[in-house]
Amino acid sequence: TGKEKWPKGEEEVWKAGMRGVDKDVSDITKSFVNHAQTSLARQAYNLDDFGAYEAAALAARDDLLVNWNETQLNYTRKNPKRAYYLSLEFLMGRTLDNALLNLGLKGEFEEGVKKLGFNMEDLLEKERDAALGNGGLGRLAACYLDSSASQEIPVWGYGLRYQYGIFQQLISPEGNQLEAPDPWLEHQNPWELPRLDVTYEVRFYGHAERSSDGSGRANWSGGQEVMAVAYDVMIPGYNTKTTNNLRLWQSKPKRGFDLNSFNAGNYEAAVESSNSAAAITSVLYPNDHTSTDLANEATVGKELRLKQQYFWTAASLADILRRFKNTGKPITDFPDYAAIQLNDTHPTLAIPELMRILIDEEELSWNQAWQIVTNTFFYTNHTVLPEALEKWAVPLVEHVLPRHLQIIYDINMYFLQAVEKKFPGDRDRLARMSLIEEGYPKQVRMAHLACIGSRKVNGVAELHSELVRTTILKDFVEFEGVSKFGNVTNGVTPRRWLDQCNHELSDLITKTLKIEKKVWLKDLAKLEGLLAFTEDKNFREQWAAIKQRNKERLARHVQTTLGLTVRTDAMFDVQIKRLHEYKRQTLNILGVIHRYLTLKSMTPAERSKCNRKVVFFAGKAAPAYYIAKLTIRLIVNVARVINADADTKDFLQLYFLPDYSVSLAEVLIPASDISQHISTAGTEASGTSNMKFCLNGGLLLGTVDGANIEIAEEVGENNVFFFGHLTPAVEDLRYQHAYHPVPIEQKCPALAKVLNEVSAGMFGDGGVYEPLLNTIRQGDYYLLTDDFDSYIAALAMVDDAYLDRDEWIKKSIRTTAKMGKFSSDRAILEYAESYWNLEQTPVS
Ligand code: GPW
Repeated sequence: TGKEKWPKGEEEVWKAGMRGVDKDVSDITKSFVNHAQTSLARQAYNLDDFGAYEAAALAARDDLLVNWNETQLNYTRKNPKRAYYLSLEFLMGRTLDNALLNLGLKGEFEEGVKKLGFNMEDLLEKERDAALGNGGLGRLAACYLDSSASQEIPVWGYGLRYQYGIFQQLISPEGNQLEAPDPWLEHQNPWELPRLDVTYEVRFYGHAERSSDGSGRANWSGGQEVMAVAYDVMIPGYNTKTTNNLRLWQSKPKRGFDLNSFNAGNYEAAVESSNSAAAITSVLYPNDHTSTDLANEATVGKELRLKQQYFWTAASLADILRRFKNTGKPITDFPDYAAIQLNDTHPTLAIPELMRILIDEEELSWNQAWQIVTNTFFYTNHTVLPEALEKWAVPLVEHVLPRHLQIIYDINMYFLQAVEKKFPGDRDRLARMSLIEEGYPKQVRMAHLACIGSRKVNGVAELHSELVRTTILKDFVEFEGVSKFGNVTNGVTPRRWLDQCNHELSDLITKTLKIEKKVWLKDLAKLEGLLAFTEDKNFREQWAAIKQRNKERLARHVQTTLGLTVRTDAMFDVQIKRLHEYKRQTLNILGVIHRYLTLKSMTPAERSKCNRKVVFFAGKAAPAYYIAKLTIRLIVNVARVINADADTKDFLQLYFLPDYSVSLAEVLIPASDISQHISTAGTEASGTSNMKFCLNGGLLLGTVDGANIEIAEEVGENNVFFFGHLTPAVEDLRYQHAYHPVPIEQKCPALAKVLNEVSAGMFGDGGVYEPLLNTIRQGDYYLLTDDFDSYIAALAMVDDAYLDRDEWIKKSIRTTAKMGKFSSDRAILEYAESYWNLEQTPVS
């Protein structure tokens, strides 16, 4: 009505006490000093850089909170349809710089802290990464939150508040990866709001008794009850008041201890129950692309991961439903107010959980409940690799979630009846499509459950989505129709991945386009205007000078963190991502050895004509992934040998940078001339770092895979370096390996020579690497022997292209200019329009 009554007390008194967003430097310094003095109990005399970071963070947090409150109030009043992004991983990185950028207060804070005797860059470095994710999947979730807020779309994230994020990677003197815990919460975290009053009880184990009244309902009781406590993380949009929420759940025991057991003298049992409650959100699982079933973990580990998944989906759904019920709408309207996006299959238990609530608690019929469920959920698939498709052993599900197993069996029964009706007598089809895979033990196929329980399903790049339709979910396309199966090509946020990590380039772009930064950073297609400047010599020189300074910044970073001297008058060649056989870091390192052997065989005069190159690797291996760890060991030991070789070290250097993270990526990506995205065709669903490198004017060397293909479509094939076999050939090549193997010496002599040198001990004890080399000699599942020659040829083309420096810079400019499509703003708007049916809801 516009004339609402002030809810409590005197409006003027309230308003006099309320804080707005800081505007001037003096507001900021006041807030900073105030926090140092009271929140931190420190004074000018004992405030170090870390304390100053904390004071600045608390000042920024107050500004975020003002906007966050307004945004949430606006949503409550307007009650728009909202989307909920359920992800087990949110790889956020650092927050302070991003918060200030989005608030538009970077300059003011910089000036303010300077007046107080600090340097902003040093303070930013004090922040620890929030590393609640493994890799691409978790970082994508973080980019999507940034874009949702920036585009004023009502999206909340839901995840877990792990006590320990992704492990810290150390490299031993032998070159082995060692893992250390990441206790990121050991200092207070200014970016979260504990909501100790927002709690839910989550049940595990116990008994599920079906009612005898024919209603299909059941009573689930007994077992263990665990509390979920909410922690909210503010997600500010860029240049808007909209500040969305990321709600992370922490587990805690329902009671401090079980008084009954305690009185019975069973102290240990009483304490054990509380231990296991806290364990649920204790640690992020470090296995990327691995179904827990194949992770070679103890049963205990698997059970804990299942409990994580249920704990998080149950708490999130309860919270979403409570919010919906507060609006007073009938439950049948739920899908008109909530869209729930499943980030991979990890949150798929939300499907039987919502069925359970609707049937057992809301007392709806099966059909009514299924109607609501299948209009609420949306499922994004992120891989077609068979070993990464989640399956849960039926006996484990039955033990931990007895009611959910009943519901899954019921869903399966109705589903298979419908399939049988459409394809009568096709028993093979029923077996292929069933939610239950036969075997010992039987297993629940989570991708099938996610698919049939969702309104729509999508892959993350065109090729990948097509592979989803034609391979892993082919039968489902035939059964449900192709229109349910779409594509949303991934994107990255240009705020963090251009303006923040490469502000010099961002400033040059602003100056050149003569478009305000706050406009083009939210409408990235505007970058195309740079094409007009490729022929402008002065512009090209500035462009190249920034790349050079970014290389020097990286070199300084390596010098201060590792004490190593990197030469900057060389091409920087970068491969940074999780270690995995399908990503083929092995192909890269074997290519480096090949280059080294070639340089060694040259005369000094021949060598002097070669392109100088520095190769960087970074990435973590899953702690139990033996072959991936061996690849790290090989890289480190090759680096040791070639960096010390006086004949070649001016032409080839190699570094493995330990403990890859979001903040390390922010230094590496802007410094790259060429980056490698060389997965076996058809295996990398999308890739997102490829987009980040290209956005920063790095060229791409890659296979015809994932989003590489769409990048090439945008920038033109003459501006990328492609090599290797194409997806349709892969199956046939694998068949050849199995049934008509050709010795490597014959098939690929250049590669055979490299393998022999490694075996013979050129990089230390050759025997150590045999298991790694054998993956290539026997089976060669990822087709290194098929792609090696064309890889080496592509590297030679990169060298030739780089020697024509002027043409290279033009390619670099053209690449950045054509990256508009890969903004996560575009991606999130596609989800909002074509999937969730959401509208932009600005704070009025
Ligand atoms: F196996 N991705 C990832 F599909 O980072 F679940 N971790 C994972 O466990 C999986 C996928 C999973 C990545 C894809 O490998 C990458 O190609 C994609 O760009 C990214 O997810 C975001 O979609």
